[in-house]
Amino acid sequence: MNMKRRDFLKLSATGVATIILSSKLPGLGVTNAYAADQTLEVFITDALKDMVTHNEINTAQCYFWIYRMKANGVDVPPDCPGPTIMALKGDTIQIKIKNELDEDHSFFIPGLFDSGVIPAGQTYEGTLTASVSGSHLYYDRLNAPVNRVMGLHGALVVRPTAPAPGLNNKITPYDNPSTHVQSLFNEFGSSDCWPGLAWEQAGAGTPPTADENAYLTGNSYAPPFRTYVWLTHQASPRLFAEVGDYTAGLDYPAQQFVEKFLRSPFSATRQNYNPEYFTINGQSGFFSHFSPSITPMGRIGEPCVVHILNAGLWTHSMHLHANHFFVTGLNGVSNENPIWVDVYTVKPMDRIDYTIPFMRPPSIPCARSIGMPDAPLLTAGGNPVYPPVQEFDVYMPALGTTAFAENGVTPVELGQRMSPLCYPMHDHSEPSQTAQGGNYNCGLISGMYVLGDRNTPGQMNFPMDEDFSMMYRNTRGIGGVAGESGTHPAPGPRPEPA
Ligand SMILES: [Cu+2]
Repeated sequence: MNMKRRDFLKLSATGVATIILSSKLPGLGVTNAYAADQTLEVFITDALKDMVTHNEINTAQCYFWIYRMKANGVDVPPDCPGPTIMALKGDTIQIKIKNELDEDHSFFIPGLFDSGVIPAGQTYEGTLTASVSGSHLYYDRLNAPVNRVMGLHGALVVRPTAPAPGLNNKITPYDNPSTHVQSLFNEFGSSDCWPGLAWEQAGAGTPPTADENAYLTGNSYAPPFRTYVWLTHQASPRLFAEVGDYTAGLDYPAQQFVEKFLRSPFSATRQNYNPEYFTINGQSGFFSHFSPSITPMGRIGEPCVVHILNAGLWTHSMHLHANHFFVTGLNGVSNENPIWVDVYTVKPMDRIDYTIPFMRPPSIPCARSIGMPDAPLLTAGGNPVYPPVQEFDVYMPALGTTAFAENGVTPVELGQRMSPLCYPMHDHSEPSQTAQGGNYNCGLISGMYVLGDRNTPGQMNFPMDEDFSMMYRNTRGIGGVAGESGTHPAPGPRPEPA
């Protein structure tokens, strides 16, 4: 059908763009963002995308149907999924949606918006009001699930403008937070468990002062309402091309699509229809792990919220290493019992919120860290009770501690660097860890980076490698062009221990 219209997607290294509906929305800590406080135009079209590596020698491509957008008349870089839309509750925008493909399509947000059927070549005009807080999936509901899984989907995140009623309540991501979710967010920033910042609270020094070395100081740079979106999807190049080539004006049979996508028989030559690419926000492998808009980065004491949405047909099971997370939102409802877990299942069409406390991972040897005494507790035998002796045998001394100098040899540095520390997030649904069924670690992964401890002065002084530096600056919008790490100066010398 539309193959002649398809175009190559030009991808940004920072990933899916963000459209901010409200001029009132304060700094989100995102670059690659576009304001749409006047108009939002949506084009339903198609595209070819380089998968996994985004480079010229890579021939792994996939055909998609996509929502391309214009915000206040400005082209937003197209991708599959569509741009992430951020709004404050009550925001309203005029939206114009043109169907450039040659069968019926739609734009649908359960409970918020329904364009109805938009015939080929037609344009729909209406009003989108962000009336319900939380995460939402926007998608094409026609010929379900074909049009959605072909790529016509994206995320909308709506944030409350005020806390729920109640004395000293802090703001949460929800209109009607459960008692326990409310008390969790109330605890952030004000308890022995989580000293640091409340979720809604920015660090002193934020908004940006373009301080290239802001990460070296205890009061720098933490945007308020630290929020991430993980929109998961699975792509089958062979099946999606077949849908693209299907008779113009006719819908590809939905049941046949699901059968081929989920239950193609094994093929030794891999000529079947199973998904070959597993993505977060359209990225995978290295590119999702090193995307500042996907991998949460922060210091101990800077809790963040991750909205997970599954637009595909595959069940995922997201597992985070650095911290257990609280499951605070379940499909639009604030969780009555925000359990603290390290893995949680995300089924097709699920909208699950992980709230990551950004506490110091308990496996990290540390002095003076959260929940730890200033000096190690000792057993009767004189060994520290923490870290466990079977793992470390010795208490980890502070940076700058040396040994063996008395023997006339070069002193050995015994100190353990606390930060930055890089942890993985991966999907426990094992096939999703591959690309094209074989390239392990090129699949649905991200991470969580700990950049220091805002509660422990002296723990901020660490050398920042170029990859951390690039992500830090992109996350906070400091200097340079988003994604162009080469424009940043090399990391500075290692500062003296405090
Ligand atoms: Cu693991």
